[in-house]
Amino acid sequence: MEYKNLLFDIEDGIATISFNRPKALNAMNAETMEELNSAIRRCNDDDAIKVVILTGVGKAFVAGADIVEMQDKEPVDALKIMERGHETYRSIEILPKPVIAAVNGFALGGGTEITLACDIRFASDRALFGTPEIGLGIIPGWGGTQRLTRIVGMGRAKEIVLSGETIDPQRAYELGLVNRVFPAETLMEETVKFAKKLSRMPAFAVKMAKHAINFGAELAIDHANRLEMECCAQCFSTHDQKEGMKAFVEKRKPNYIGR
Ligand code: DAK
Repeated sequence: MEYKNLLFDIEDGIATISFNRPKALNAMNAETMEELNSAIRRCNDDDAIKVVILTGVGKAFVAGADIVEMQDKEPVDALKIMERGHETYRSIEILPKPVIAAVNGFALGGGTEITLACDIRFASDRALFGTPEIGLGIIPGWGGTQRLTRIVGMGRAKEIVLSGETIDPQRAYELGLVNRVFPAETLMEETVKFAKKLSRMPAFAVKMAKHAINFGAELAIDHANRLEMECCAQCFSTHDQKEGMKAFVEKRKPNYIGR
């Protein structure tokens, strides 16, 4: 698929997807959603891609759903938009590879919701988060009420969603909404450095770790622990587990092949 509103770059096993509609602050319209959906599928299918970074061109990450496009929708069409958004964001969340949000600027509404579907959130000191939907007469429609609650807790999620207040990077860090904050000038450099570290990890173990965390989080503890055991046991079927442990015993660096 040709992308009109995204940049897609692959280097050293790291795919960087950049939202690229800077005149509209990368607002998420239906076309961009289709492109994002396709780009995530491409990341899933290409074994050469080990880690994915999402970021934005210009002063925004994504300034929310496209309000111009959304304003006159009837419920039936609004539901379709929500379903496609949920499908796409969920595909980010369960992609069997790490996804890092490098939040360079405004990440409001649907923009914050994308970051919530990512595994790790790094923010520039110019980033701004929040769910301003309430002030538009709606509520978050792409997982915001659910993922935000799971990440920051119910009390804080209610404070954020009901007030629509924006959240600066320091506050986002205190809330556990972002993992790390960097000066704007070094955000991408630091994100790529971290992505490279993850890209060198044994891919199957990375996949199993993400799977156990994602799918265990909603289970009762005995089921969750069982899931973890089974995921860990499966790692013993890989070359990389044998190689990793052999390398440790032989006091050398492991040579992983991703299988
Ligand atoms: N949609 C469309 N255009 C947007 C936009 C958005 N979300 N955000 C910015 N723009 C456009 C502006 O209209 C302006 O366009 P022109 O006037 O130049 O044509 C251009 O981007 C530059 O914006 P500003 O001139 O406003 O730039 P400033 O630096 O002064 O202000 C800002 C930046 C981010 C504070 C401001 O643009 C702003 O407040 N933007 C809206 C932020 C927002 O409310 N985001 C949440 C959107 S609601 C659902 C599915 C999903 C959702 C809900 C339901 N269903 C299907 C039911 C999710 C909803 C949302 O995300």
